[in-house]
Amino acid sequence: MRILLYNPDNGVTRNFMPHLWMFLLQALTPAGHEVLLVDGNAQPMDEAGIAQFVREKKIGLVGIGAMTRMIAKAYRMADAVRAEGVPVVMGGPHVTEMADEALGRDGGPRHADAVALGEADATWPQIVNDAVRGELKEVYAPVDAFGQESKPSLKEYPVIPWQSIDLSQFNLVPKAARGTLQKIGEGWGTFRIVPVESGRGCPYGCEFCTVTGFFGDSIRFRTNESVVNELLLLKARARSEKGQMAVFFIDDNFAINVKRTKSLLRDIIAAGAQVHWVAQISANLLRDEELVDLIAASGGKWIFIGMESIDPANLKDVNKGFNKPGEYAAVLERLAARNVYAITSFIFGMDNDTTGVAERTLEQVRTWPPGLPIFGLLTPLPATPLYKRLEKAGRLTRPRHWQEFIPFAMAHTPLKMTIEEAHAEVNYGWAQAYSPEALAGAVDSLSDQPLGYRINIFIARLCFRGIYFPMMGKGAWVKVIAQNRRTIFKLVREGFKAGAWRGAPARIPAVPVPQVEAIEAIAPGVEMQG
Ligand code: B12
Ligand code: SF4
Repeated sequence: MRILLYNPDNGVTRNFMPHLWMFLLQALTPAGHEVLLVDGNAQPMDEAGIAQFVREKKIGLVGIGAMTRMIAKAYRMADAVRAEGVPVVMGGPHVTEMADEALGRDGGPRHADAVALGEADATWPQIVNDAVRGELKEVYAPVDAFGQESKPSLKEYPVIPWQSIDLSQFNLVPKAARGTLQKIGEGWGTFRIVPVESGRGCPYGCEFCTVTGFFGDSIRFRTNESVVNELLLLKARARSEKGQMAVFFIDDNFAINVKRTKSLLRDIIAAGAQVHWVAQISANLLRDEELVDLIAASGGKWIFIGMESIDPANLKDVNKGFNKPGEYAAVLERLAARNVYAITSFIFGMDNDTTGVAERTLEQVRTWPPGLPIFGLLTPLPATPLYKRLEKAGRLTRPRHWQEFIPFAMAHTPLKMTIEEAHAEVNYGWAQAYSPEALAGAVDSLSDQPLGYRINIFIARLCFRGIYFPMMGKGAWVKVIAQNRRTIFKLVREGFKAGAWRGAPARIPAVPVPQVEAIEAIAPGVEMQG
């Protein structure tokens, strides 16, 4: 049978990184089937397009995965596939919580023939076999021999054959530049950011987050060896195509068990498996100097930190009191001292937020080493404790907000400001943090660093700007480049200066780093994903 795995586009950004679930299910598919992958962010498709694809390629089963914000598109695509007489199975965090919606058992239209609940590592082979026999069940739940919910241990993790997977849709280097760039240094003909997981699960249960409910509160890790081998495969692939490969460790908190993370990073270094990587790590765990040393030595470049708010009352409200705003600056300085920078994520529209929250947050951000601030709105995702609380209190203004998804729009009223005021705060945050002046400031703040770092922060900011201000067409890029022409000319001029590209001096922390308490005494915590 030929199977299509499809992930809908998010409608805002392009193919920054493919989705891991597709590669994982592809690797877990029983032998004898061909699996094609289409990521809508890299290969845009509409309903007619997917129907034609399914017809022409003689697809026998379509698997669709989606987060809540893409679910409306996912349902439309599923409807188009089913109209062709091809069965659809859906999985991922949204349909796990809203299976009746996908199956049309809540009074609405049916979109899927079958739904895979939770982690599908074990159920996927069974789904494929049932589909071949034309005996798909409506619901597949991962259960053990006693009928209890079970989670894959990750100790036996499948080998994703990175050396041979067709990754052509996931090359971030523009086509026109590939030939020339292939010849530069080790080669830049391809640049891919690839998702790799080293563990799953999070015990912290932040009120707005799906992860604890979905993956459970016990953390499961792959073996170091399996992760290291995967990195080596990726490196070999990059070398063979004269390109570059960066990794996004998608664990919800890559350092949730500091001892284990240090041992993994040591093994990566020992095996020469370093690649440039990004990971999500909570601020409290970044107090550990040795961990931060190992992050830098193993190739860590950007750390995503779910700061969420600079107001402890807000953090307590959403069960994320382990975040300590008072230590954010020291943590960022500690990273920057090793030339590691942070993607700092904030949520506005929390219950203690009042107008001016964006400027108050930015006042702090401006004092920190340059990074990539991102701003979102508190969003009640289905089945989260936040959703239940707001529903009970009658505060949901759009209880089925995903059915008509609007980016950066609240679905409930905050307590101390209006919905419109919250939207204005997010707009202010993005507009200020990504203005040409702010970009120039970020570049200038690294003037003691080799040119590569300044170019890096500049390009990263231009790309991150696109999360809020869509940059889907060439026109949008031309406009942004024109607005930032002064910074671009400055960087180009510097490129011709002698020594501009040389050396990477360690930076001295600009503020004293407070004494680190014993790591055991630190309330562990995770971050991210507002
Ligand atoms: C990586 C990641 C991203 C990446 C993008 C996705 C990518 N290219 O990988 C980035 C960083 C860009 C991102 C952004 C956002 N993310 Co995100 N992200 C994740 C993260 C950390 C890992 C995803 C992953 O690969 N997991 C590992 C794989 C193996 O798990 P999985 O995808 O769930 O797949 C398994 C099952 O679900 C199932 N499955 C999945 N799909 C399918 C399909 C079929 C057919 C079948 C049978 C089974 C199946 O089988 C898989 C194997 O068991 C998750 C949290 C998490 N730990 O999953 C959040 C998560 C998915 N993100 C979330 C959110 C909310 C967001 C944002 C909206 C945050 C924000 N406020 O901006 C943005 C939106 C991005 C956008 N514009 O599209 C939520 C989604 C909740 C929900 N109900 O939708 C999650 C769960 C985190 C959370 N805090 O709740 N994200
Ligand atoms: S720490 Fe992160 S992954 Fe864990 S529950 Fe909180 S937001 Fe979710």
